[in-house]
Amino acid sequence: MNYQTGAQEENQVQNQNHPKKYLNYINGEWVPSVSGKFTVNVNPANGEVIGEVPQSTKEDVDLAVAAAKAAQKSWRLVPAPERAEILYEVGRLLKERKESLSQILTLEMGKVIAEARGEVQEAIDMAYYMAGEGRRLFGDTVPSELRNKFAMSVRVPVGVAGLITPWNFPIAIASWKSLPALVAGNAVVWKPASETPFMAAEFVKIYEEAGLPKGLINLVFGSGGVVGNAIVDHPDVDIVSFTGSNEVGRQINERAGGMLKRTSLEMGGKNAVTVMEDADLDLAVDGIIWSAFGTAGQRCTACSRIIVHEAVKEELERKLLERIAKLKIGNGLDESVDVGPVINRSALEKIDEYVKIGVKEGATLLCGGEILSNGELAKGHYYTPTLFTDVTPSMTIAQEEIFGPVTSIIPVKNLDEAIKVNNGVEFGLSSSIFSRDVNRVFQAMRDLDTGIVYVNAGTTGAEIHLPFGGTKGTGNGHRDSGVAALDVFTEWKSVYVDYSGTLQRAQIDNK
Ligand code: UN1
Repeated sequence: MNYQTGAQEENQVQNQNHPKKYLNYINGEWVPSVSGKFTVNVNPANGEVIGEVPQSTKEDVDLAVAAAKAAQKSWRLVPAPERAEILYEVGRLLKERKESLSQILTLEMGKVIAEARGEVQEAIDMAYYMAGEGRRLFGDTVPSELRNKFAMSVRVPVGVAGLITPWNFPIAIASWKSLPALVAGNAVVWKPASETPFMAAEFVKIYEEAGLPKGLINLVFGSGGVVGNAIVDHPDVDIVSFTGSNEVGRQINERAGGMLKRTSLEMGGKNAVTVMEDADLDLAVDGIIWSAFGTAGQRCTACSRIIVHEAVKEELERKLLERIAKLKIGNGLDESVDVGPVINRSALEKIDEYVKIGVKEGATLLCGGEILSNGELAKGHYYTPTLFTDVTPSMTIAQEEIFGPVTSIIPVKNLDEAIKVNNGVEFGLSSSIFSRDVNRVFQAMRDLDTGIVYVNAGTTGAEIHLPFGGTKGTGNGHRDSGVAALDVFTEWKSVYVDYSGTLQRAQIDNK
């Protein structure tokens, strides 16, 4: 394969190209699953087998949790700035290997190489940011209401964190969860998506090389039904952080809820870009193309609705069609490609099914709507960038998450209607407004009900030092990344120190 990398890294990448056997990582050792069984991961761009992934069992999870629990006992006593030293090293190693990690990411997940580099950068940023938290992890010192008494709140680790992560951002999302968990003094048991084991193994290798003591990160490959459930159900897993589908998130919440276990759930989106009649239309087109068709639409934050003021609808349609026609589809390792494959055959079929439903429900298909089945591309899973118009807010394609390169234009008459349409879905992750009117922009910032709002930019592109997550069906009130991630991975402990030498009764003796 002809990768465009430096000579030194080219060797590394070519070696990685041979089918390989991934192993679990438990208590600092690379070990096979007790099942001895494997599945394969394949390159979505051409169907080639990349490697074999262990199909782990509950027993593997039990071993991983036991190792994590034991290791956490001493890790919690390591000063946080010292824990952070390891995170700085993780950041450095990620940076050093940025190009080879990006190549692996594209190889097994399919996103175009420029985006893969962006994703690895997100993990680098997160490593340095969370390393900095090792010298903060702020609590409060506040005055006590009584004399000669001191009051403060401190963050303490939760214990063992079970992480269940998706294939669409295999290293960024894993970094959003594992780095804050570790800097805050927790141990980790991680089940990555079976589609992206290569990335997971490389990330764990970096933790290992950075000097993370054994047992603090444990990697268990396998299915959600077996490994995921075993993590969620394990009494010694204290918190579960999950990113994935709404359906699975609900199941996790139900299972964990019965045990009063904390869950942080990051699920779907049905994100919209609103384009007002005073918008810079060319800028809006840039934002829409990038956020609807980047990552082949496989982002939780992807723009899958375009809410447009009727006065500029036709012009926007025309400009979008011109741009879509220029998008190059193909293997993401080719630097000139704009849209890569989707993850697998069943994703391709699901996307196509949604498009058929759209047509059946009366939406107008302006372009796309095809599975590419000619020539080289037929070996991969490619869907043509698809644009619908005259979509009404209640249509299936305007309500359900498609997770592919499909977006729908919904015309509206004014801003109030746009906000109503934006908010009229089950999800609440990201939204965007293009307008040059400051009054409208501020109204939208207030009234769009999503966890992330963009002004004059598309719906994607969250930065790691701000909270990431959403309202309604998107989550359960927690956030990934930013300082908010620490709220997921720590408990608050309020400490009162009475140095008066007498019994002082709060709320009584001082009143
Ligand atoms: C996701 O799709 O789950 O804001 C994560 C963005 C990226 C992260 C997306 N920084 O689109």
